[in-house]
Amino acid sequence: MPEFSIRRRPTQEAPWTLSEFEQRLRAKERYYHLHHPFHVQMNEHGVSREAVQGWVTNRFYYQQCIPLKDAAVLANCTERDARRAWIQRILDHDGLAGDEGGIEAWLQLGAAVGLERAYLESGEGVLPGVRFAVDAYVNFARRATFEEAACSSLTELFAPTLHQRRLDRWPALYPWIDARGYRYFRTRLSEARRDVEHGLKISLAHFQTRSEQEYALSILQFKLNVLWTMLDAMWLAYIEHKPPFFSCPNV
Ligand code: AHQ
Repeated sequence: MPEFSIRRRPTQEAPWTLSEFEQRLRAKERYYHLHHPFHVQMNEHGVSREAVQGWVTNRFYYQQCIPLKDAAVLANCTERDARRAWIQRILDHDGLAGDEGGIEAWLQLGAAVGLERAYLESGEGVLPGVRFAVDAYVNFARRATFEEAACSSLTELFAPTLHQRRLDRWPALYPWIDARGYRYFRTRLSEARRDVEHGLKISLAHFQTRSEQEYALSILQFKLNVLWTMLDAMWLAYIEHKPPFFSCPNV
């Protein structure tokens, strides 16, 4: 069932060529959360230790949910070869014997910024707005077709730039962060590139008519909205110091 913000628009217009369709998917970079003021402040100018800790805490909820999302994607995938490729995403995060994976690497990032494992795993510090946005993504993947969910993961087309920016800028901006915490960002540079190659191939092959191609763009915009909304909640809480209910007199 499509999300309310994702609609098919019937049209008689001719489909875009494959390269035009790909170019329009890539043009969505202009809405990527790399440009969100929270990321700009965090990656260009520096934010407080509490804001870094808040970001790591809230993004951990997103990271924990990615394998759940990808398991839902797999459940909707009828093609064995596609499942064999997609299952790697779960292993990348949950890890294997001998390679503890992305969730463990994120817990190491947590330790590097001064956060206890138990606190991160408790979800205690997750903002309601972040939880709603992440849950909307997981629930979308549960109800979407395999191809729709694959298309929603294409925000990672733009992720390597963001991971590289963190690796380039954080050591000088945050000398207090233990550099061992940066393993996650380094690992995603290659994993994200591999994942989007597969997601793009699925999307370009599946969304054929002009109406379907425009539908694919609206799915990608939904996911961009998820990422942007997460940072809106964090900006209010950690930059404006206006966390949920801050203005309630007896809270
Ligand atoms: O670390 C990230 C990650 O594992 C994923 C999975 C992928 C998906 O399936 O939607 N998206 C994603 C992203 C990760 N990191 C985000 C960041 O800002 O570090 C970016 C995010 C994405 O671009 O969707």
